[in-house]
Amino acid sequence: MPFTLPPLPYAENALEPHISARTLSFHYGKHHQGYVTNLNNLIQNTDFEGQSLDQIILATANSLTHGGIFNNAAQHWNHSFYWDSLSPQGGGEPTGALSEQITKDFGSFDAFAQLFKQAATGQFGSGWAWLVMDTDGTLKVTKTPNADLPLAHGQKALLTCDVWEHAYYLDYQNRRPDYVEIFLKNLANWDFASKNFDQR
Ligand code: MN3
Repeated sequence: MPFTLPPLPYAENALEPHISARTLSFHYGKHHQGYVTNLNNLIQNTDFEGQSLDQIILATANSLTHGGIFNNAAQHWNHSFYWDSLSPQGGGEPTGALSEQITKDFGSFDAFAQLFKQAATGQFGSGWAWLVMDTDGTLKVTKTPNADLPLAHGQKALLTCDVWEHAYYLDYQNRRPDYVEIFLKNLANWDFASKNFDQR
């Protein structure tokens, strides 16, 4: 099988009390695994077999005939990126070059955080909130519905928050704003975002 579930970068209970082991167990072991399994089944004996995940995503984005492949490939990409966007030692603010760029493009970290909260809570239904580097090199906060992702728009993802209900419902029920607040305060992995920024 070409695609496999990447190892979680921490134990399933490492994000408690902010995200429970029960949530991570379902989210990683059932939801993410489901996207990987579906993707492998859908690309079997097609031209996509043997292509990289990024190649498959770019080839199927906006496709009328390969929507299922795009959705499962993109969700595999998104979730792999989301696990790294979380850290037991997360939260706070970035430092160094990323911190300077955030101040330059948003005015302040607090202004960025407000935009990120608005994007994450304002995404109607399922989707993702992102910090991205846009095609012109500036940082932007975006939101994408369902499986859609920055890669399909020529943008480089730096950090993401999954706002599908399965990401928070067991712990926060309908209180998505509380989950997003905790994501920024306690979980956001700025070392990972900085690493992505430095690779620009
Ligand atoms: Mn999810």
